[in-house]
Formats: sequence, C-alpha cells, structure tokens
Amino acid sequence: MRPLPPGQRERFDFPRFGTTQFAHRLPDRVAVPTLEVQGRVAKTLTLRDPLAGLPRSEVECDFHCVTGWSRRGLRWGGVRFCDFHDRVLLAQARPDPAAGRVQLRGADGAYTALLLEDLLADDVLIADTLDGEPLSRAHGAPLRLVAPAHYGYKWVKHLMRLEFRRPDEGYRMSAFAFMDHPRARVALEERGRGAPGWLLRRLYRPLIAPTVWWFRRATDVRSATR
Ligand SMILES: Nc1nc2c(c(=O)[nH]1)N[C@H]1C(S)=C(S)[C@@H](COP(=O)(O)O)O[C@H]1N2
Ligand SMILES: [Mo]
Repeated sequence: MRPLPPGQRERFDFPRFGTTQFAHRLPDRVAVPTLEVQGRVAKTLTLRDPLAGLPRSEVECDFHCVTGWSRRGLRWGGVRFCDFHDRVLLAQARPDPAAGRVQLRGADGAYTALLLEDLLADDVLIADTLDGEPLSRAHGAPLRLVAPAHYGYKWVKHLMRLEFRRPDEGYRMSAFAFMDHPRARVALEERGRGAPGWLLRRLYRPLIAPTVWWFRRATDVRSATR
C-alpha cells in the first residue's frame, strides 16, 4: 500500500466535503454537461457533452484533503486533461501560449486555479465516473477535476468553466488567500501560502468532524447519491 503523505490520516468513508459555504449549494443534476472555455483564448467555447468522442482513461489514486484526512484507493474514469487539451483546447480554443494558469470554476461558485503544467500531468482527469458508477452529485456530477498530486481543494466538483490566464494575472479563489496555495502539491505539504504545512495541518484538524457533520446535514442523501 502507498504510504500516506506527511500529516495525513486515513478515513474509510468518503464524505462530501469542502468549505462550509458550499454545503448548501449542491447544484441540481443536469441533463447534458456543459463546459465553458474562456480567458486568453483565440475563441471562447461552450461545449455541450465535452468528453463525448474522446479517448477514455481510468486513474486509481488516493485522495488527500488539506485538513488532514485521506481516502485511499478511489478509481476515477473520464478523459485525461492532456488529451482534452490536445484534441479540444489546442484545436478549437487556441490558448495564448503565455497563459500558463487555468482558473477552474464549479457550478456551486467554487473557484481555484492550477498551473497548466500541473493539469497536463498524465494522471489528471476530467472525471465523470467513480468506482465504475456515474459520478454522484455529492462527489461532483456531472464533471469534476481529479488531480492526484494536489490537495482536494484543487479537485473542483461540478466543473463548468476553464479560464486561461497568465501566471502573473492572479486568480479568484473560494477561500482566504492563505488557504489556497498556487500549486498545493501533497508531497511537499503545500497546504496554503504564508504559513507552513505543519502549522495549517494543526489548525485544520479540529474542523474535520464538524465539517463532515455540516455537509452531511446539508446533503439530501437520497437525491444526492445518484
Ligand atoms: N465545486 C466544489 N468543488 C470542491 C469543493 C466545493 O465545495 N465545491 N470542495 C473541495 C474540497 S476542500 C475537497 S476536500 C473536495 C472534497 O471532495 P468530495 O466532496 O468529493 O469528498 O472537493 C473540493 N472541490
Ligand atoms: Mo478539502
């Protein structure tokens, strides 16, 4: 079994989780997923069913939340971001080569960003299945990002927009700036900015149980699971 990264503890369930302002913003199920591509691109796109016709991949990986809980051995299915980039983004949107950062937005209003070079790693997916089943609303239907080397807050659920930016342009984030590291690599314990990972880990740990409770209470379990 893979060892857990620094400061992480294993959980055996997989709770819906996030910053609590999103607990009550679970988006309705949509008939056809839609993904917008904007920012520094030659052409903006509104793609209905954006994964249709693209080669499918699976990624088996562990999930690490910045607050210190991990869930091992999830099997995600979808399209590799690098395949989507080569076949759709480069072919149709034609991003500015200097636009090295991509802002990610979820339909519940969550925002973060990743460097394009991190998104192009070969284990990053735009996922629409989990453990062989269609992604549930609770875990990000219809599409979510899966970025195994990065903390969970970069795995945007209900992904609806990609916006190309230059790295010096800044980006919008859901939380306070100290909570969003530009890269958030788990192996380097990049939990946030301005404060070391070992400190944030200690501040966040007491928040796990109340957050799980809060999300569970907010989620109508029956309508959210499929
Ligand atoms: N759209 C959206 N994406 C999100 C979040 C959110 O609240 N909204 N929370 C993030 C955080 S902090 C974590 S830990 C994971 C939790 O994923 P899960 O709810 O599938 O367990 O989703 C991430 N992606
Ligand atoms: Mo998280």
